[in-house]
Amino acid sequence: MDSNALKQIAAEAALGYIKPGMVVGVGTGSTTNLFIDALGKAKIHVEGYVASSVATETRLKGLGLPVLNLNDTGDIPIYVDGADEVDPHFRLIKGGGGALTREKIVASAARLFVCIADGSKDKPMLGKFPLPVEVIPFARSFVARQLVKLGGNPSLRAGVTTDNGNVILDVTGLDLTDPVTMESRINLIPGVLDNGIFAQRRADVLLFGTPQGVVERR
Ligand code: ABF
Repeated sequence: MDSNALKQIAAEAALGYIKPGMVVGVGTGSTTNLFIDALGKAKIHVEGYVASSVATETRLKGLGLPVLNLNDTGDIPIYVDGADEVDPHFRLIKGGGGALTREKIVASAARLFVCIADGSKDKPMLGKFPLPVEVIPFARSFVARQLVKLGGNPSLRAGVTTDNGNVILDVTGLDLTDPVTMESRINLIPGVLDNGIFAQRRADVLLFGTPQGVVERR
C-alpha cells in the first residue's frame, strides 16, 4: 500500500471528529490536503474553517468551503494537521511544508489537536527530519550562527518565502532528546519567528494510516 493510500486512511478517519456547527482549524501538507478533499465530499455543516496557510485557504475555497479568520473566531474546538515526525509522547516535528508558524498558532488556539499521518511518521524519537526554523530575512546569518552554537547545521531552504514573508532554515544535528527545552531555546534567538518542534503544543490524538487500517492513539 503506497504512502498516499495510508495518508488517505488517516485523513478520512479524522472526519469522525468533525461535527456540525464547529469551527475547524486545518493544517497544511499532502495528508491534510486529503482531509480537505474528504471534507469537500462530506459536506458537514460546520460554521467554517481556519486555514494555517495560503495554500490551505486556497484549497478550501476551491471546494466552496467557508474560510474564517482566526481573529474573528476566538479559540476553536479542533485542529487537524499532519506532521513530519511523531514521537511516543505525541510531540511532533512539523514544517516540511513551510507553514509551521501559522500551524503552531492555530494548533495552540485549538482545544483538541488531531494529528493525521501515514505510519512512517511514527518514530521512537524526534530528530532525523531536518528541523525547520522560520527566520526574518534580516537575521538569517545571525540566526544560523546561533543555531551552530546549539549544535545544529543550518541550511537555507532554497527558493522559499513563507506566507509571512520570511525564510526557512532547515537544521540537522540538533539534540532533541529534550524537545521542550530546545523548542524554547531556539525561539529565544532574536530573528526567529518559530520552529517546527511541537512539544509545548503537542498533539492530543494521533491517527496513523497503516496497511491494517487506522491506528488511533489518545
Ligand atoms: C504539515 O504537514 C507540515 O507541518 C508537515 O511538514 C507536513 C507533513 O506533510 P505531509 O502530510 O505532506 O507528509 O503540517
